Amino acid sequence: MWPEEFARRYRERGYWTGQTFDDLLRERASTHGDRVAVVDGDRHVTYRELRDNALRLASGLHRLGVRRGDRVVVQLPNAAEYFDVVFALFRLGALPVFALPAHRAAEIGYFCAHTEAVAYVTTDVHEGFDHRTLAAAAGPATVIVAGSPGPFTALADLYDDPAGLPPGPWPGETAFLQLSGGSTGLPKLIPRTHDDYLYSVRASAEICGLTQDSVYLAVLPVAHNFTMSSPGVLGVFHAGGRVVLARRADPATVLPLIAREQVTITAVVPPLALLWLDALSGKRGLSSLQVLQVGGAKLAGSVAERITPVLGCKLQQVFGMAEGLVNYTRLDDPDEVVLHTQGRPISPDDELLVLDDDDRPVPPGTVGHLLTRGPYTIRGYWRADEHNRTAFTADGFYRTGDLVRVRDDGYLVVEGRAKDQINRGGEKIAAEEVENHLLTHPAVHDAAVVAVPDPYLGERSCAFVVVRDGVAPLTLPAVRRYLRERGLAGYKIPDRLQVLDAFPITGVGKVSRRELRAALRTLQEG
Ligand code: J2J
Repeated sequence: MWPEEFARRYRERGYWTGQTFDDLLRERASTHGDRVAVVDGDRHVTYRELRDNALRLASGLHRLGVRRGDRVVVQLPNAAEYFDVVFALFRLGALPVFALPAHRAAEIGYFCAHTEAVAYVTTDVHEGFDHRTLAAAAGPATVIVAGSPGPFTALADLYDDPAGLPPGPWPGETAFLQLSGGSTGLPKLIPRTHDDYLYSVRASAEICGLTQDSVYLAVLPVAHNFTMSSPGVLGVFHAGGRVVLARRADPATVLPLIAREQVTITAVVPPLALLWLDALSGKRGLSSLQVLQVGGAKLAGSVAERITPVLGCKLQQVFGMAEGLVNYTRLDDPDEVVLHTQGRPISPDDELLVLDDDDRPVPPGTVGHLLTRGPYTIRGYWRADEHNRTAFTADGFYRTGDLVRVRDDGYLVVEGRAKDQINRGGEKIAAEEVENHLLTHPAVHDAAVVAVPDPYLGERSCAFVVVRDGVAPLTLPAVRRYLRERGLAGYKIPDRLQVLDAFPITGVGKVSRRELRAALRTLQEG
C-alpha cells in the first residue's frame, strides 16, 4: 500500500475520489438505467438490470458464506454473467481473482490454494473444454458453474432477494487480485484498490474519448487488465456506453459483429490486428469503428502503418501492465507519434525512471530499464514479501522489466525486455514456471525456456532441455502432452523443443539461469 504522504497527495489532486465499483454501477443505474450496458449474443442487459443482478447475486453469494475480504477465483469467458459475478463480489467486498479462460488445473489449483479461495466460479464448457473438470483442482473452494452445473452449485440459482446485504467495502481496500504476466516460478498476484483502479479507468475513458454513445467490443478476455481498464469495459461503464462481448476473436466472428453492433472502439493484441488486416485488405473498412487500440506486445511499425488505410479507423498504441502504469498515444497525436511510439503515461503523477544495470539514470533519450511509481501503480505484490524486495526499490518504484527509451517529447518507445518472460502475442509466459514443470519429467536433467522470434506472434517459446543419460530421446509432441497432462495452460506449452547434450556455458562454472537463457538465445539466433 502507498505511504500516507502519497495517499494524501493522490487524494488532494483528485485522483482518488473515494468511489467504489459498486458506487459506479449504482450511479450508472440511476443516470443511465434504461440504456444497454452489455450485449452478449442476443441478450441485452441494461444498467438497471446489471445492478439488480449484481445485488441479487451478492445476496446469494453472501448466503453461501462469501464474506468481505474473502477471495473467489473467477474464470469465465466473455459472457454477460461475468459482470454479475464481479460486481456482486465488489459489492460484498470479496476479492475476485481473475483467472483467464485458458488456465487449467495447474493455474487454478495454485490460485485457489495461494489465495485460500472460498469459491471458484467457472463455466460449463468453453471452446470445447469442460471447465467442471477443474473442480478437483479448486480444493475446498465451493464450485459455482455458469451454465449446466453438473454436481456443483448453479450460478443461476444464487440470484436472491437483495434485502439485508451487509455494508460494502471502503474505497481504499483491495478490490480484486489481478494476475501478473510474471517472470518467476509461481504467478504473482496484484492487489488493486477501488480508488487507484477507478482513477486509471476514469482517466483512460477521457483519453480514449469514451461517451455514452461509445460501443466497445471486448474481444480479448474481459478479465485481462487491458480489456478491463484501458479504458476497457469499466471505462465504458464509467462513460455510460455499451459493451459488446465477443466469445471468439477470429475475423469471421468478429468482423460481422462489429458491423452488426456498430462498434466504435476495440482493443487487440498485435497478432489479432494482423489477422484482421489480412482479412480486410482490399475490402471495405469497418465503417463504425473509430479507434483500434493495439497493445500487450510491441506493434511493428510496418503493421501500424496499415491500420488506418485498411480499417479506416484511428490507431491508438497502448503500453500497459496489470501492476499499474498505462501509456497511450493520444487520439490527436501526429502520425509519427502514433505509428512509432508506445505512448505516454496517463497521469502527471506517474513517475518514470530509466536506469542502467547498476540503477543509475541513463542519459536522456537512451535505452534503459523502466521503473515507475504513481497513483495507480502497486507498491507490492500480494503476500510476496521476499519477491517484493527485488521487484520494487526501497522507495517504492516498480521494476517493470521493460527496456525503454523516453523521447524528448515524453513518449516512450519499448526497445526490449530484461525479464525472463516470453511475450507470445501478448500472452505472457514466465520462463521459470515452465522450466519447473519440465524439470519434473523423469527424462529431463535440466531445462531452460526462451523466446524465439516469430513473424506472426512476435515471439514463440522454445524449450532447451538436457536429457538424462540412457533415456529414450524426447520429442516435442511427447513434451507437450506431458505438460498438458500436468494441467498447464495451452499458451505456456513450448512451441519448440531443442535437445542438447549439455548447456553451452555450464562448463565455465556456476552461471545464473538468466545468463544461461541469454546464451541459449544467442545459440538459436546463430
Ligand atoms: C510492448 N510491450 C508491451 C506494448 C504491454 C493495457 C495494455 C497492455 C497491458 C498488458 C495492460 C506493450 N509494447 N504496447 O495491462 O492495461 C508488455 C510489457 C509489459 C507487459 C505487461 C493494459 N504493452 N507490453 O499487456 O500485465 O512487457 O499487461 O510490462 O499482461 O506487457 O503485461 P500485462
